[in-house]
Amino acid sequence: MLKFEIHHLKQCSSTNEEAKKWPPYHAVIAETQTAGKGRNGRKWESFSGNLFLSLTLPLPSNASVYSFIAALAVAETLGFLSPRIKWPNDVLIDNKKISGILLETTDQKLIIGIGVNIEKKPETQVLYQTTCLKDHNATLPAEELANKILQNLSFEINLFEQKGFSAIKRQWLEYATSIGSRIKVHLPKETLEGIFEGLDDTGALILKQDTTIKYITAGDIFMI
Ligand code: BT5
Repeated sequence: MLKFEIHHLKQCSSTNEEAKKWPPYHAVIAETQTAGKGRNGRKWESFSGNLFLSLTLPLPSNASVYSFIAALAVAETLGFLSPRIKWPNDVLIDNKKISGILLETTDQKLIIGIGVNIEKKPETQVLYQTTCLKDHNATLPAEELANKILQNLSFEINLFEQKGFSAIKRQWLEYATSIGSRIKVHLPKETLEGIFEGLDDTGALILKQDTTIKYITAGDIFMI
């Protein structure tokens, strides 16, 4: 099993930025973030009492697989609340976003940032409905949650190294939302519509349109 050396901070701009200062197999937990980051320059609302965790790994050749591994680790940790995963890596409870994951790379490292709403969720979000553990009468100290996520993550990384992406994909699909449904995919320059058929062997979303099949590697999906 992998072991991470954990660093605790009261406050920082973003635990991903702090993690960049450490070599692989370190993890940073902060009580609050002043500039929490989402994907594509979006903001992650960071309330004190929630979990902000970032960890470092040696840069793998297939970094995108790790976003599936991280989502799986979070979903397993929150298993008692019947979580679902929205492609590629949002974790939802009752169809509301409780966790977001941000992968970043440097020359030599992969940084995986994980936010989980424990005590408080943003109330005014346009893109998604949101939730927190407290709304489900399930508060857990951030530290305990972080340890469980790191344990599950470590287990799934080992599995991936031994059995490949198919072992991750099989489990990820058990948590996935919207498979077989009509979805919209927001891409930087266009929005596509089609049926979410599943994942290919690299984790790309398979979108079936009337006459074509598209393979999408990054984007935001919405149920129609
Ligand atoms: C994500 O981006 O979901 C990745 C979030 C990663 C946050 C962690 S916290 C620890 C580490 N340090 C960081 O600075 N970041 C990581 P994305 O898929 O782009 O979703 C962002 C969108 O989610 C926003 O535009 C809002 O609509 C919504 N959102 C913002 N804050 C939220 C929250 N606390 N809970 C649920 N949804 C939120």
